[in-house]
Order: sequence, then C-alpha cells, then structure tokens
Amino acid sequence: MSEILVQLSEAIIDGNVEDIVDLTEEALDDGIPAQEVLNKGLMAGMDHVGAEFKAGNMFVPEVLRSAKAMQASMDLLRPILAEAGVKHTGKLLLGTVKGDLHDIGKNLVGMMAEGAGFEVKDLGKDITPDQFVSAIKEYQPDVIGMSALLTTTMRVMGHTIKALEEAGLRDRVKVIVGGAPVTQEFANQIGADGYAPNAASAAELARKLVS
Ligand code: B1M
Repeated sequence: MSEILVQLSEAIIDGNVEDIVDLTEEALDDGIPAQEVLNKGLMAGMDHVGAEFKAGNMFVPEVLRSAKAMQASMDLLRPILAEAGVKHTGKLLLGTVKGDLHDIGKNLVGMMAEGAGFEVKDLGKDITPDQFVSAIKEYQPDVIGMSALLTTTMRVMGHTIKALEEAGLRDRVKVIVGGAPVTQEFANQIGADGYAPNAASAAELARKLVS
C-alpha cells in the first residue's frame, strides 16, 4: 500500500488534526482517488481506533481527536466524492438517533449519497422521533436514513418509525437504517424499508428505493 495512505491511517490513530489536511492534499495530488483515501487511509485508521478502544487501550478523549482528524480530512474529500454523482436522484434526510452521538458513519452516508446525486439534509446527531417527523413535514424527503452505533439506541429507530406512522407520514417516505449493531433482521423487525452495512451500499440502496 502507498506510504501516504499508511501515514493518513497513522494520523487518524494519533488524532493528528494538525497534519491530516496536508496529508490528504498530498494523497490527492499524488493522484490517489478520493474513495481510496477514504477507505484505505481514514477508515483503516478508524478500524484500528475501534479495536484499541474496545480493548481498553484508547480512551474517549483520544478517540475524539481521531474523530476530529477524520472530519477534517472528510471536509476535503466531500466535494470530490459528491462531484462524481449524477444530480437530482432525490432528497435524503439523515440523522443519528436520539441518545447517540456517533456521527462519522452517518456523515459518510451523506457524502456517498451526495455522490449518488441525492440532495442531502443532515439533521445531525441525537435526533428525536419528533424531530424526524417535523423535518419530514418541512423538507419532504424521498428517503430518510437513520444511524445508530449503540445497542442501547438502535431501538429508537423503531420508535421513530412508529412516530412516522402516528403522524400519517410512513407511506410518504422510504426508511433506511444502518450502523455497526444494526442488521437486516433488525431492520425487518422494526419495519424499515432497507438496511445497508456501509455508506456506499446505503447510497445505492437509497437510489434503488427511489427509482
Ligand atoms: Co463510541 N462506541 N461510545 N465513541 N465509538 C463504539 C460504537 C463501540 C462499539 C466501541 C467499543 O466498545 N468497541 C461502543 C458501542 C458498544 C455497543 O453499544 N455495542 C461505544 C461506546 C460504548 C461509546 C460510549 C458509551 C463510551 C462511553 O462514554 N463510555 C459513548 C456513547 C456516547 C453516545 O453516543 N451517547 C461513546 C462515545 C464515542 C465518542 C464520542 C468518543 C466517539 C464518537 C465521535 C463521533 O462520532 N463524532 C466514539 C467513537 C469514534 C467510537 C468508535 C471507536 C468508532 C465509531 C466510528 O466512527 N467508526 C466505535 C468503535 C467501532 O465502531 N469500531 C465506538 C467509523 C465509522 C465510519 O463507522 O459509524 O460504524 P460506523 O459507520 C459505518 C457503518 O456502520 C455504516 O456505514 C459506515 C461505513 O461505511 N453506517 C450506516 C453507519 N450509519 C449508517 C446509516 C445507514 C447505513 C449504513 O443508513 C442510513
């Protein structure tokens, strides 16, 4: 693997917010496609961070610095990935559910969906079922995407779908769900229209659902 991708991965692990922008620019200048910078540099680093966090070798402040570094690099990649897309596929409303502050995966889904031509409205994180309902009324999306990274918050996806039903909105939107603990089986259980294991397949799924 290219040395610059290794350096990018290390910058994520070290939470090196200072150097990551230069390294990202260098990788792009070297002609490495944005998608490869994301997958083989940033995501590879974040996988390592996840494993170390789980093993108790890294702690929340360090993980937060890694997340910051990831966001800084993603800010550069976002427009490039989006440019590749065909415009006007549909509207996607995105959010991480109530009680959950993990937003990196959700942000990636947004980037990939922009790349697939969606107009993306990102509500952010810690989004209540009521906030989803209000945003659907205001924004009129074709698809809503919910992300959850905690086993304790994934059930909020089901609550949100119930809230859509109660508000009479369920038939107006397709609902897709994802995040590390989420499975196809869980998506079926809560009545979602689809589940995607990663950001690229989420964008593809959303596209399929609107076509
Ligand atoms: Co948290 N955290 N965290 N954390 N954190 C996990 C998720 C955990 C698995 C770590 C571990 O123990 N191994 C664990 C959850 C355990 C569980 O519930 N089973 C955990 C925990 C326990 C916690 C806290 C409770 C820790 C604490 O305070 N004691 C706390 C909870 C805070 C809260 O949310 N209320 C917490 C806090 C944090 C930070 C704030 C420090 C930080 C988040 C910063 C941020 O997001 N801005 C953080 C991080 C960074 C992680 C890990 C290390 C990395 C997550 C990540 O960004 N991965 C994570 C361990 C891990 O995942 N290996 C962990 C990279 C990202 C690209 O992947 O988000 O999975 P991911 O997204 C993927 C797919 O899941 C999918 O696409 C992406 C890839 O293409 N996807 C979708 C995601 N959303 C989708 C939506 C879709 C479709 C696909 O459709 C709409």
